[in-house]
Amino acid sequence: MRTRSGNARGSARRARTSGSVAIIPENQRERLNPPSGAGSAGHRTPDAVSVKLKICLVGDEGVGKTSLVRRFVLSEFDERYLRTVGVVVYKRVVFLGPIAGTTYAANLTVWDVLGGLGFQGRYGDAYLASASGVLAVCDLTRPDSLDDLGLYLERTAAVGGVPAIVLANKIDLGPHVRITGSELTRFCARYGATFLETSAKTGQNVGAAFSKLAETALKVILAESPRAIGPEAD
Ligand SMILES: Nc1nc2c(ncn2[C@@H]2O[C@H](COP(=O)(O)OP(=O)(O)O)[C@@H](O)[C@H]2O)c(=O)[nH]1
Ligand SMILES: [Mg+2]
Repeated sequence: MRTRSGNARGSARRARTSGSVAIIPENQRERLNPPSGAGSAGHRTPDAVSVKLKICLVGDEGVGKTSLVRRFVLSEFDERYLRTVGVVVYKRVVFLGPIAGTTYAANLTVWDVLGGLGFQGRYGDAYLASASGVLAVCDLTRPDSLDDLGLYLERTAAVGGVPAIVLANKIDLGPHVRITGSELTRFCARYGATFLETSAKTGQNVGAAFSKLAETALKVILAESPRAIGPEAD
């Protein structure tokens, strides 16, 4: 199986990424890439083309970024708020396609970064420029957290070629939800983005969100540079 980077825009952009990266500790990696799971680092599927995609989470503190990625990668949820320090990188493989007859094993690295100032001050555009796709997360009980996504989406659009999906999280909080579907539709239309209502608590739409973004990112890369990761590549 061939392996290609999912960021066809090359190493120059990746090299601009900076900041301290706290990789998941060795003793937790087995849980992140279970050998029996749907694809893992050591589990190769001969008829799938392997591709690496970097997914970056953005959004204010407390909206549920860490909870969403932990639900997706570890199938767990914690009611406590454990503030993310620096950057934590999670990994999971998802199978995509077939796209034009080819199945892809997408090796996702999901970057969970401290929200707000941490993003703006320390990572900013380099963080977005290194991404294959962006999940922009807001909290349905906090309208300000949706407004704040405007900045992230503007910056993502300025980078160009990086798809973004808005995740309107905490849909399980029913009566406390203060952002309507039509507000979300209007907001997303401004940035050419789509949205999904998610719950890291119940798992609603969480897998769908990551898969949808990964597939969109892969299609962007295939359209930009099909020979870079296609099955016909060297
Ligand atoms: N009810 C509910 N609570 C959530 C959900 N996602 C996150 N939380 C809670 O919101 C708080 C902040 O979540 P966290 O993932 O740390 O937010 P982050 O700062 O964006 O990474 C924690 O107490 C979580 O348990 C959700 O979908 N539903
Ligand atoms: Mg966090």
